[in-house]
Amino acid sequence: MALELLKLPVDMRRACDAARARGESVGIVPTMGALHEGHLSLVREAKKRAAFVVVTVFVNPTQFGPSEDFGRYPRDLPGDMAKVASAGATAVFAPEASAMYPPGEETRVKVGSLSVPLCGQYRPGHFEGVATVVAKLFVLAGASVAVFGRKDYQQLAIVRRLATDLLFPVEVVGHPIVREADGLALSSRNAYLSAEERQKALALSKGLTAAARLFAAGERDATLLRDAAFALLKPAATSIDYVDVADPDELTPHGNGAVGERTLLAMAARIGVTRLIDNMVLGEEPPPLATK
Ligand code: PAJ
Repeated sequence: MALELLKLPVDMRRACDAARARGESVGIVPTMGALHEGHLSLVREAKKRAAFVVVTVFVNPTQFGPSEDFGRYPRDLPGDMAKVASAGATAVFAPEASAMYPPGEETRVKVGSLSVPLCGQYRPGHFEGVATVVAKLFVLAGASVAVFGRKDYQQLAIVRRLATDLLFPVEVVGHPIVREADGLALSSRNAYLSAEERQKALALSKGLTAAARLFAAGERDATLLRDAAFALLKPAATSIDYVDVADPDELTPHGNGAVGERTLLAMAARIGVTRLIDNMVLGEEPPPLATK
């Protein structure tokens, strides 16, 4: 079946209503486009769980800070359409900003404590913008399942909380991070990296792997785990926003004490001018690179 392109919110709602009327379950995969294999794995996951899968492609202005990359964020709708069609999507929703944010709009979804640590410290208002657009997309789609990547671990936690708090009847599924063979987590922002920066960017996944090795050997000291990742990241990064060891559910950073049997190690750093993030849950997931 041909992939349907939906531009208006009203068309999105109608297409999803029609699918449900035919007895099809609706799945949604929200994205900002410039799609890569990481996004496509979310689409395939959604397709396993729903008959009608809509991929949203919308570079959401309200989640970008004034000095961030909204203007130059990569955009390629025709390329994205071809990719999601081959991954099994039924429809793409690619609205204009003026349709998602009508003239005079002034309503935001306020996010609680989950938005305070980690990226929340460095991107004020970011998660409020994410939560607002995700809530709008959930309302339009009435989806029974929504798939998000663990690449944006904090975002996933916030979306789960949002779905529970706002009573959206949607199951939020978290999908593992898809990586290049050398460990680099796929990201639309990797397109900004020069060849030299691309090499330096491996420091993020190498840092996770180093900490994972320590953890596997029995280390539970938060400072030592953090330091192991930091030491690899430091020489490669232009600047480091954070390397934190945190509770995997509440996201509150561990101080300097001992961590539990499941602990989130998350980082954000600039390689050149490009801000990259990466994370893993120690004790729950395999490290990005096979350990010796
Ligand atoms: P975007 O950065 O385009 O990511 C869309 C989805 O793809 C997110 O759920 C993200 O976690 C997932 N993703 C990105 N890279 C991945 C990888 N390497 N492996 C697995 N999943 C990956 O996140 C956003 O857009 C926006 O904030 C959005 C939720 C669409 C709201 O505007």
